[in-house]
Amino acid sequence: MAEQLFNTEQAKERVILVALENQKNSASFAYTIEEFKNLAAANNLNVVDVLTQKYDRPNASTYFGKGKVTELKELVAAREAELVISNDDLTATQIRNLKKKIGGGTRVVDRTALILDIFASRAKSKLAKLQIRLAQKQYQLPRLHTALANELDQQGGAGGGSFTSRGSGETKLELNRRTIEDQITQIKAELKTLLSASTVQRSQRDHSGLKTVALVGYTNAGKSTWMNRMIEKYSESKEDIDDKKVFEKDMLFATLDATVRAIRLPNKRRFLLSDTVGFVSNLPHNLIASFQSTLDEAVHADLLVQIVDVSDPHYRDMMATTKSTLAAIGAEQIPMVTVFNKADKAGVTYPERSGEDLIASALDDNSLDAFIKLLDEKLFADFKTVELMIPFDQGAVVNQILNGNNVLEQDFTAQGTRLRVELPAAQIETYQAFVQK
Ligand SMILES: Nc1nc2c(ncn2[C@@H]2O[C@H](COP(=O)(O)OP(=O)(O)OP(=O)(O)O)[C@@H](O)[C@H]2O)c(=O)[nH]1
Ligand SMILES: [Mg+2]
Repeated sequence: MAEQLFNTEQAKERVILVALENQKNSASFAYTIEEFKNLAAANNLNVVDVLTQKYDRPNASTYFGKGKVTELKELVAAREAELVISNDDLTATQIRNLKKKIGGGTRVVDRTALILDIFASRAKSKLAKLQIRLAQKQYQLPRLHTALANELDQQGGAGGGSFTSRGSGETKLELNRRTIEDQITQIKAELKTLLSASTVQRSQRDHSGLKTVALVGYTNAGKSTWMNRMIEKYSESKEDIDDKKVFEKDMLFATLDATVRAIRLPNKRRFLLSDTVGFVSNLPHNLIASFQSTLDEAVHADLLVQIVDVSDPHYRDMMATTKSTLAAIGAEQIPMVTVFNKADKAGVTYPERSGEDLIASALDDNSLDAFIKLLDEKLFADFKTVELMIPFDQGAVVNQILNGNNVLEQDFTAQGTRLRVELPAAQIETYQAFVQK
């Protein structure tokens, strides 16, 4: 095959990961390292070694303590590493000092830069590209006088490059605080213009009365796959199903946009389903802030469906990550059910309900049936079927009800429009005057 003519392994940059084990991450340190390795792999890096130290707080000038820095220098030479990435954020001082101590032109970056880089290489839509550029600039600002800041800046407007793809050929911009602050202001203005359109869309939806369900969870858990299964089978509009589907792939951060689709269940009940960006532990604050509009789909949902890859040995840590990320974006109060996904790979029985949760596989039809049953129960628990008689001079009320509710029957009688409709308890109160006993 053509791809095998080149050994891409050789072209990958050789990287050493460094991390501190402290009281906070000690219990799940194996997961921390595993996740760190996965992030590096997602950025097409070749992890040649991992060096750790038990240390509660990073050394202010060199991250590791003195002896460990010497050890790192020797390891870099022995492994011919071109890049060192730290698990914690580094200050400009730490980057500069570490580079000097390691020597040999080895570059030093941190985990946040790594994540920003992955996002930059995955971003496809204009919104995602702008959001990631904003996060990059904000990250760059306090680290102005490091080589990294210059490298990041060379990515320019496209947002497609990365600190690992050297020599992009673009001219280096003169970097100063003012330049970056101006760039941030400009990106924010562009974002505002772009978002005003989508915010209008959301407020229209908010008034449509339809419930919204958001798929959330750790990256690569299978959210987009569930989204596509639902679209294939229950999309409200049956046209151009393939265009409605979202990108699903076995890689971290395949999804960087929010997608919302109208779903219609076999019992005619309708709701909106959204798919959005996946989580990873300690998502950089800048990134969360920049992606707020994308994450808002989850923040404004009536129900969250947490998708968990139960076949991953670290799935409990991943659930904890989802929990803390939801708290960080302000979505921790929203009712949530959990789908323990990829059960087909985990050697457990499925589909199986366990209270409000579901053990399932997105690849299995019976699981899809159990999935919609769960959503149906959770979303429409307080719904009742009522019969309303609305006089002809109250056309606005009829339109209000037709918009977004599940109307089972509609006919016109001498007294007015008769509707048999499913309504939530609160709305039945509103239309009490029209309810037929
Ligand atoms: N075996 C198995 N594979 C699954 C299942 N669900 C999803 N996958 C696979 O898992 C990989 C990731 O799926 P996605 O749906 O892209 O995951 P995601 O949660 O949207 O990931 P991000 O968008 O990156 O956060 C894909 O290769 C899917 O085919 C499942 O139930 N069983
Ligand atoms: Mg996805």
